Amino acid sequence: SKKPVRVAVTGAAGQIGYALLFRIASGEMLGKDQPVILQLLEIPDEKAQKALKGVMMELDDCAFPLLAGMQAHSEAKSAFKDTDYALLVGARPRGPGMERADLLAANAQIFTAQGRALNDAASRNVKVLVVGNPANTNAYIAMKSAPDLPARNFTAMLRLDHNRALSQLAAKTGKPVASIKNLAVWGNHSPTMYADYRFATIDGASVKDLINDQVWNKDVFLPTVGKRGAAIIEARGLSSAASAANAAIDHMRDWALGTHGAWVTMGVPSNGEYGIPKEVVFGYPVTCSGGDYQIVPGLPIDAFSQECINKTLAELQGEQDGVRHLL
Ligand code: NAX
Repeated sequence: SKKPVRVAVTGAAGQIGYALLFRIASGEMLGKDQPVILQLLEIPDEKAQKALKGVMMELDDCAFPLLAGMQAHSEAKSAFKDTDYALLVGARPRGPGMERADLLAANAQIFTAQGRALNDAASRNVKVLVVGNPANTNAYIAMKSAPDLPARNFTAMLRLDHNRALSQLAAKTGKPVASIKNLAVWGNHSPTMYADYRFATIDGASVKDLINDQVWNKDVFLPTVGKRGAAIIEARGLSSAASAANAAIDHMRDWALGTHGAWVTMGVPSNGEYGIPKEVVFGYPVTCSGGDYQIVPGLPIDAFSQECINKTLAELQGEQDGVRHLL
C-alpha cells in the first residue's frame, strides 16, 4: 500500500473546513488508495482550538481507513512540517466598518507568516492552494514569502467560479454539466473574473454557437457567475461552504492526479502568458498531468475578452500594489 502523504489545512474549524476534511480523509481528493495524515491549523484562540478538537472527534468517529494520522496545531510552522499539500482556507474576514486596505493588511500578515512557515518547514514539492480571500493576492503574498519553494507550487482557487459557470451553461443549453469541455475562467476570484465559453464545446459543438446570444453572455451569464457568492449569502445567510470545499477538492485532485487533457481553471503565477505581468496570480485555463499544470497556450483573445481581462487584471494589480510595501 502507498505511503501516507501529509495534508495541512488551515481554518480547519471553519465552515469550509467542516465540508472539506471528511472528503480529504475519505480519499476523494488524492485517491481511494492514498492514505493521508491531516495537519490541522487553527488560531490559538481557546474556542477555535476546542471546535477543532470537536471536528477531529468526528473524523475519528468516521473510522476512515485512509486516515493514517491527524494533529491539531496553533502555529503555522509545526502545522506545515513536511507537508505535501497545503490548503490555506483560514483568512481574516471583512469585519463591520473594515476598510479594504485594513482587510488586505490583516491578510498580508497571515499569508506572509504562512508563506515563511511553508518555506521553512514544508516538503520542497508542496502543492499550495489558497482559498481564503482575497485568494489570488493571498497566494501571491505566500509565494513571495517563500523564496526557496518553486513559485509555481502556489495557486489560488478559481475552481468555484469555473464550476459555477459550468452549471449555468448546463442550465442554459439543457445539456449535462459533464458534457461541457474547454471552459476558461480568467483573472481574479472576485466578481470581475471573466468566465469565457468561446472555446467550450458540448459533444463537439460550439457552446457559443449553441447559445448565440452575446447579450445573455454580457448581461446575464457573467453577472450571475460573478455575483453568485453574494446570492448564496443572501439565500443561506452564510457564505458558500460545501461548494467551496468541493471546488478545493476538484482543484487539488486534478493537480495531483491529472485532467487527462481536460481544461480546468487554476489561479497560478503568470510567466507573462497572455500579456499578464509576471508573478501576478491569475486565473487561467490549464491542463494537469504528472503532478504539474500547464497553461493552455495560444488562445485568441478578442476585443470583448481583452476588455474583461484588463478589468480583472487592473483589480488584481491594485490589490498587489496595496500589499507590496508589507512584503
Ligand atoms: P469561517 O470563518 O467559517 O472559517 C475560517 C476559519 O479560519 C475560522 O475557524 C478561523 O478561526 C480560522 N482562521 C482565521 N485566521 C487563521 C489563521 N491565521 N490561521 C489558521 N486559521 C485561521 O470561514 P469559511 O466560510 O470557512 O471561509 C474561509 C475563507 O474562504 C474566507 O476567507 C472566505 O472568504 C474564503 N472563500 C473563498 C472562496 C474561493 O472561491 N476562493 C469561496 C468561498 C469562501 O468565501
